[in-house]
Amino acid sequence: MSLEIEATDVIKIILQFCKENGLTESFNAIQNECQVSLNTIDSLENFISDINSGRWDVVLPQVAQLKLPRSKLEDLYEQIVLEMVELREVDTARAMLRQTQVFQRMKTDDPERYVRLEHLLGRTYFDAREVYGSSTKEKRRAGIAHALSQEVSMVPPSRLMALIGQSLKWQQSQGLLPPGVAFDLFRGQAQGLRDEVEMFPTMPDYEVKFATKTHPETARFSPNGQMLVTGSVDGFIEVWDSATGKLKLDLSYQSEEMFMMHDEAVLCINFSRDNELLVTGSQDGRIKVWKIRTGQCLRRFDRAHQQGITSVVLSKDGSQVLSASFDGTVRVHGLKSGKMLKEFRGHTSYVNDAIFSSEGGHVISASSDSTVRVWDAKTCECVHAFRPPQTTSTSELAINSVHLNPQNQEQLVVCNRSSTVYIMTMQGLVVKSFASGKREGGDFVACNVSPRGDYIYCLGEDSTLYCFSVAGNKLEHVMPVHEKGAIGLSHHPHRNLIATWAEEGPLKCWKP
Ligand SMILES: *[C@@H]1O[C@H](CO)[C@@H](O)[C@H](O)[C@H]1NC(C)=O
Ligand SMILES: *[C@H]1O[C@H](CO)[C@@H](O)[C@H](O)[C@H]1NC(C)=O
Repeated sequence: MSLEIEATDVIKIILQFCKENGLTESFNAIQNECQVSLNTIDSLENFISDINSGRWDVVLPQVAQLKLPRSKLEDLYEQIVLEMVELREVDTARAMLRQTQVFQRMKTDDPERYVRLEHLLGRTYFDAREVYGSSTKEKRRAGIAHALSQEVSMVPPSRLMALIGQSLKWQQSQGLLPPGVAFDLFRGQAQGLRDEVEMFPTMPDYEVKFATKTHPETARFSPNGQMLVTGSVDGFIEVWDSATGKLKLDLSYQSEEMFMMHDEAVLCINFSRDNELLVTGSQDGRIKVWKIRTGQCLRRFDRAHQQGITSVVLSKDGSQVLSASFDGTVRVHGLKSGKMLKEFRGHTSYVNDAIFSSEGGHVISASSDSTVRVWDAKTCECVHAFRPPQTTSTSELAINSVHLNPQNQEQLVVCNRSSTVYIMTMQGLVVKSFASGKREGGDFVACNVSPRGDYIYCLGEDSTLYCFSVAGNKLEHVMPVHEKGAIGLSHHPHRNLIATWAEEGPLKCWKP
């Protein structure tokens, strides 16, 4: 194999990798250190064709990721404003003119050019001659496409680089490459790493603050462990740095105070396995699919359910979304078609959770009707329905959640609204149970299993975190985590870090 590769190409692929995986600190450090900047786009052809056909909603998010000379940016922005004037989208044009940095700078440095645009906005008629001069809209677009295409490059394809990329990606997916850590390409190792033994948390790490009238309804760590995404009661979806709890400002839309959003409370979140996409479900029965890097909504299901959505999960191949709802149904939606593909009917109350079995052949759901149901994913038939054992006389106890047991994927961790959590078979047999021993006022509202399955964590209505050791068969640790109104918890995929949230106060992260 020939090794004739420019050093800058290798650096570019590493930068590309850092960018794709949100390793911002490494990205900046390498970029500064090596004086190589990365202006790559996924497809030059698409980029040019998007500009030529004036698909500015697609072009702008891409441009925001690039380092471009100011003059070229100004030409692009000016063209967009002129076209909006032509379309009589005067409000949007005005907002762009007054709110973007590009025009703010033009206003100070080239006031004549800026004022001309302001002036055109005030017109009640459109005169193409006056606006585009001796040129045409299409010609100007082509000129801009040409100018911008000079500034971007594609990552050079090469087998070696693909291998380097894969190796880094693998390390990262294994959690071996936390942000900001120096990595050694040749030994394939990052420095300063430990393979963490699972350990329950005992003390606070950081907090994520929310405005007074809002709180998170849900939160999830990304599979690579670098992001923490929250969905709030007021519909906002925010991406935080999972190491610090700070809002991720390297996402340009967030730095401009624009956020992914629903009209109503966001109740559930799931990531795609490559950390690129986010699926969210809301109180008003809608599902949205987002591209995290740009904040773009790629797909929406406006009538996914008749009532609030309690759980969304992407299938392993990323082609389907499984959802559960207060409307009592579980459904599967096709990402490509945008249509509902399957419906699982049988629960007689809220469905609080739904997951795929490890091979994807079954769907397992948990409901407030006090049953867990196992469904054939193909035929939608219910193959098992069972309830965890009764330990009190109250009849219908809601089941909060089901998880696959990481130590045996044929088993489920079932948490119902009691102070006991169970490991059960798919047929409903109890394998183990863990009780907090609290008789009243400590029923569990949420449950999570550590990634390797050594611990089961339950959040009680008493806003207390109960940590059960699976091997030790016992309650290992009890820790109050909120004042009141506990809602949920989520475990980091590689680190001993647990996020908890409640109706009041901030989201809190806990460490050993
Ligand atoms: C999506 O949700 C499922 C079920 O809760 C979970 O097992 C899985 O890890 C989540 N996927 C990602 C990539 O976060
Ligand atoms: C869940 O366990 C509790 C234990 O107290 C029991 O009361 C309840 O009936 C069990 N199952 C359900 C879903 O009701």
